[in-house]
Amino acid sequence: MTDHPTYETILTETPAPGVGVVRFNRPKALNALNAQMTGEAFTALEIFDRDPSIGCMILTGSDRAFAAGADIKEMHGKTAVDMFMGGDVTDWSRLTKIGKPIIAAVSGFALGGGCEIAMTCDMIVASETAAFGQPEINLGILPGAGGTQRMTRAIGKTLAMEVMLIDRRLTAEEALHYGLVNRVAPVETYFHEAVELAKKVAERSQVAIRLTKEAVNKAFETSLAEGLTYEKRLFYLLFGTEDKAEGMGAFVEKRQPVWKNR
Ligand code: DAK
Repeated sequence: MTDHPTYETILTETPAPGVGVVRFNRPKALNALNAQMTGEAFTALEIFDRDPSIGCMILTGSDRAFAAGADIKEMHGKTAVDMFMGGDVTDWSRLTKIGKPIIAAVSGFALGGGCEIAMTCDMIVASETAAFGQPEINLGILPGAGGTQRMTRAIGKTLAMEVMLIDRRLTAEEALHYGLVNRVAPVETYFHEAVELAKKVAERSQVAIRLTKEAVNKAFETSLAEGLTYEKRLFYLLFGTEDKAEGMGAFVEKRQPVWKNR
């Protein structure tokens, strides 16, 4: 059982075995991402990440808004030096250090930092009402939490330019078509779909799952040759695990594997 501190701006739950949910909960501000809420969300994800009973996390918001971006009212008074010197407002790199897979369950607005957080997750399940956008240009800034890089890699340069230069929002169907999201479901069922997907991740060998996430992410950081070398090293490493012996043994013996996550 995961032991969380008391949170004020997020909710946590474990709706199914192995699945930990972190929900943004500032409904009046359409889940605008202030320092407190991102800090609490990252802390909750880190706690789930350390919990051996959790195999996959879901990051979500409300049906109306996953998150309408970073909190503009909070950023309004910040200087370049404030942002450069970091602190809670800028420390979003914590999300990239989570080892277990995270699924973003997105409905309604996923704008600015909201879209960037969803794209930093490993998979995205969207509701039919989801709208993905990077409207920072309207504020005289640009996407500063990975949007120019992750969106461009996901949907290609020309459409990414349109999204960022003129605030072109992508519907859920467009996001699916261009490969930004894994699947789209009605607003009534998208969260359930995300839980079902998370259960499939959580019931597998967590050692192999974790290293697979690491290897896929490496593809964004390195050349093909270096990535292939990295992949091979993780592949050989898995041949030293009890789960590899169990997985292959179970196949040969025609039974279901029982993972030890070792
Ligand atoms: N920040 C603060 N409050 C927000 C907000 C936001 N991003 N979005 C909505 N709200 C608040 C509104 O101010 C309003 O509050 P009250 O005025 O009632 O107190 C309430 O939510 C409801 O919003 P609306 O009345 O505007 O509702 P509508 O349905 O009419 O419009 C909307 C919904 C989502 C289209 C609209 O609210 C909107 O355009 N919101 C702003 C969207 C936006 O521009 N997002 C990008 C923000 S910039 C970084 C990390 C992150 C970032 C950068 C760097 N580092 C780690 C370096 C990210 C930057 C951004 O995301």
